[in-house]
Amino acid sequence: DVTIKANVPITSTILVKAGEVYDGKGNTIIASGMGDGSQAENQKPIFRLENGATLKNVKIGAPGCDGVHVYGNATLENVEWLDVGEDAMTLKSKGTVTLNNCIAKLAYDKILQINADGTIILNNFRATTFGKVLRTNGSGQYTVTVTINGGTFSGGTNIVRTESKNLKVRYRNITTSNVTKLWEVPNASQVSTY
Ligand code: DGU
Ligand code: CA
Ligand code: CA
Ligand code: CA
Repeated sequence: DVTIKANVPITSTILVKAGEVYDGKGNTIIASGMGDGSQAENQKPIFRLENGATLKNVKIGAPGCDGVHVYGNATLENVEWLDVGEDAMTLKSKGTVTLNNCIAKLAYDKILQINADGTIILNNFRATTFGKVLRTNGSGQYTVTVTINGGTFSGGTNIVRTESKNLKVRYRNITTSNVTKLWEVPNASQVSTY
């Protein structure tokens, strides 16, 4: 591959419109003036994905700000967060989000923030250093199905933490190391292998 990889500076959110594809071609997005990547709320997202959007082949550099906001269905493929900011991805409205071969590093707290009902499919997700890989918002009783098909999770507190009794996790073929408690859920019956 002779493609030259570059840093792409941005000063405002990149909008990926409904049904469109953003192919980052392996480049690294570097935000400025959009947040410092700390735990402060109300930082700007790096990307805003509308319903049916696809985001692929992109690295999100520091500061990670508020990551990727998803409104509805979306596919993220080969997306790498080099240093997750406040969080890496937020489901903002009901939808199915599929993450294929994505990597998230250095998340002080949350990687995937779920603020709506939905279906989250992780195929070969790799996370290193995190609080929670997936967290539903507060005490919200969101109806969520999480499928984790392959992946490695190392150095964190939980893969899933939820207060929702309406969330189900199915998983297979995962490798974990130094994760304190894989599933922090109201009832162990919400978690199964498949
Ligand atoms: O506990 O801070 O963290 O979308 C409440 C949370 C919530 C959101 C959420 C998010 O209000 O800010 O980042
Ligand atoms: Ca937050
Ligand atoms: Ca970080
Ligand atoms: Ca956030």
